[in-house]
Amino acid sequence: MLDDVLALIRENDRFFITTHLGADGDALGSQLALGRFLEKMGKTVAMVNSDEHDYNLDWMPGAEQVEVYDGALSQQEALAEADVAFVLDTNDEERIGKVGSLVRDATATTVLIDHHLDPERWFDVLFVRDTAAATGELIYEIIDGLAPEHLDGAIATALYTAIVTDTGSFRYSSVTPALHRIIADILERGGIEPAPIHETIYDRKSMPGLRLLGRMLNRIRLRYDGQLGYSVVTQRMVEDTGASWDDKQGFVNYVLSIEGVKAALLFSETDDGAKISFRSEADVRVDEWARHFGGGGHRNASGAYVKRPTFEKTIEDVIDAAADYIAFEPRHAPDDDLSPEDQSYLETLLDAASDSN
Ligand SMILES: [Mn+2]
Repeated sequence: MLDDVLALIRENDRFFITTHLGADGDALGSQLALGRFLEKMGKTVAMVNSDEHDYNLDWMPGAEQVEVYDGALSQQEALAEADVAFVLDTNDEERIGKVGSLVRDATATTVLIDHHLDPERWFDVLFVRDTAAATGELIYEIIDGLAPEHLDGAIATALYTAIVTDTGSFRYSSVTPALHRIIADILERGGIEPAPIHETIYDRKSMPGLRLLGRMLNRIRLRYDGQLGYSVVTQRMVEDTGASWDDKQGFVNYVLSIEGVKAALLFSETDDGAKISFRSEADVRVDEWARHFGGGGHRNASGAYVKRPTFEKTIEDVIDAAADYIAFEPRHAPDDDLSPEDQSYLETLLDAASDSN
């Protein structure tokens, strides 16, 4: 509960903050906003994650203060001496990486602040709301409840980034009038402009990244009468274009943007299987489907890592399972009269064509 978190902050002095592997805009933004806020309240704060955040986020004010855990004595002491350890934007020990078990075993009061479904049960205090647009929204509520006068430009920038990235620029079903009022307060108190933040987040793509996008767009396929779309990013595509693995962020949204597509998948080839991104329109849920493959997440945005004998087999298995989780409407597209044999022959031709460009 929010009140428990406010009391813990009032009554304690030493805080440790961590978040999930591969911290994204919401994870890092929430961490930086909470960390800076606590420091402005005169608290001692350590921010330690298990790995590096996305390099696209290096520009965020204070990002250099977040340490990557390497077993250093100072890091172990920071956790051992902490009164309170915050876990942000993930409710899953494994997703935190190696810092996860350290936090779980620490003497500090562990506090989860998160908006994912089904939290694990080891946290001492929970401030979770799965309808929150971002963990950043919950951090705002903490600041608002304690000392809103501390909300400065750096905190505002971190919170704005957290919320804009987790809402797909204010377009998901989690976006409400109340959220827009929060955003208005963040902009006013922080004295910041939204446009430069959008440009920094979205208008700094690399050419190799865009070439990779082109290859991915070429590989989009539709199934279930055009209601399911999917595409792939293979290791070969990444190598050929010279792109980085981070460049495929947001790719799955292009697949979902196709008219008639209710659910979209992006399969990214890993050394031993695939990382799968699930996205869906507001009234369609993909979280149960992702959970069936060992993943999880939100109703409209989930993910899973799957180990299967081959990449192709993974794709097949996940797509075959779609109808168990999604109510596809019976549709009769006039151009859809191909027999299964003709259809697969056509797909072979299309695959060959897209492989050669
Ligand atoms: Mn989030």
